[in-house]
Amino acid sequence: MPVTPVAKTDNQPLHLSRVARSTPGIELTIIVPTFNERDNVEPLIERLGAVLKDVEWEVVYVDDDSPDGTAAKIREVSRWNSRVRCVQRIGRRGLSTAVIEGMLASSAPYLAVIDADLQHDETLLPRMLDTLKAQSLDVVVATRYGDGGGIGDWNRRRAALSNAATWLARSVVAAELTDPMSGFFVMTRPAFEQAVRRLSGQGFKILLDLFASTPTPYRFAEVPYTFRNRSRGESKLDSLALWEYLMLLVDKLAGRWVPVRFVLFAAVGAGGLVVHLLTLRIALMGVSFPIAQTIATVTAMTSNFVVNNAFTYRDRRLHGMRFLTGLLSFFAICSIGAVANVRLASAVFERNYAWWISGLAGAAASVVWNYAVTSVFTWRGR
Ligand SMILES: Nc1nc2c(ncn2[C@@H]2O[C@H](COP(=O)(O)OP(=O)(O)O)[C@@H](O)[C@H]2O)c(=O)[nH]1
Ligand SMILES: [Mg+2]
Repeated sequence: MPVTPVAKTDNQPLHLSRVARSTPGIELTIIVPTFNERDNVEPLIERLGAVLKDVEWEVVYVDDDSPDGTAAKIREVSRWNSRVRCVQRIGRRGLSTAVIEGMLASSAPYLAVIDADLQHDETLLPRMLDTLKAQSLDVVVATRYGDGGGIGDWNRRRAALSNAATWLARSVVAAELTDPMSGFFVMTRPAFEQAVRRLSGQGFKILLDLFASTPTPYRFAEVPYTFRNRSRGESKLDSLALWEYLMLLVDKLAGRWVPVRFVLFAAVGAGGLVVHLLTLRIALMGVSFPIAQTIATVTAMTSNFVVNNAFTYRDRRLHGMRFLTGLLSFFAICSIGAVANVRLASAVFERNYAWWISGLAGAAASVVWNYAVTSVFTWRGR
């Protein structure tokens, strides 16, 4: 049977039988993560259809079971437009993992990511794809900060926050990206695949995650654009998003060796030591040592619990009654940790190790115990 090339991803034409090439394959998949974007679905699809004339494209929406019925809206549109698909995730949230799963649900050689809310200038897509192909790049990023770009009328606080986050991103990405926080880019499938198993998936900065995870640096170009204002729906960027961003950075810096949460938990523990000593010093002015030490221990444990609840477990934060039962379980678990700490430290000391080695061994054992057990009992994941 004669064979002809049908799709070119790189220089290798793909040879398939006539049966297999009855309809042309999709060349570009546009991944759109959504949470409560029902009213933006139709306008975006209309705009994509208007600009993507010379390419076989599809759009894969990845919706986290939005209560406003976004998924139903997408399916309604897809009954009339076969370029539209919907991946609906239940009991899950997260922009980065949504994008990753959208990419995995696609077979196209080129992948684009764009927000659902029309803030990204979709008319750039053809140019971004052409640039990617013409220069044999891995990624083309739309940037708000290059010459000719802009951030629309963001308030000063948000602009400053974004600047600070961009600056911090430099700690994990060597590439000279002007806008590593951009959520609008086009990449090749091989570029995605080489990073996919190393991605953190944490938070909402998937581009940064990709650049920080790729084993060989990406060849990339940037295209400036002006961020539009949202006309429908609400921004989901809140303080949780900020926390997730910091978790992504810590994960990229230290995650290869230890879990991010453990790093935070241990840091909070170290802070607790300072609280303990300060409280002890103050309490000693009024009461005897054993009482002062008891007050200091309870104070430090309580403050550690509060800080861990607010930061380390920001995403599983306990409120109301669960805050109280959580506090009690934290006390109980840390008390066992403290006993183990003293026992181990004493045993090491008896074997003639230096006092500080013995002390550190005990402290390390209790922090590992406290972390491991409270993560299961106090801050149970869903
Ligand atoms: N699937 C999914 N999409 C999300 C989630 N959070 C935000 N999005 C989508 O990600 C895009 C960017 O979010 P947005 O709130 O507009 O962020 P902003 O532009 O930085 O204010 C939008 O299309 C949102 O609907 C999420 O948890 N899951
Ligand atoms: Mg937005």
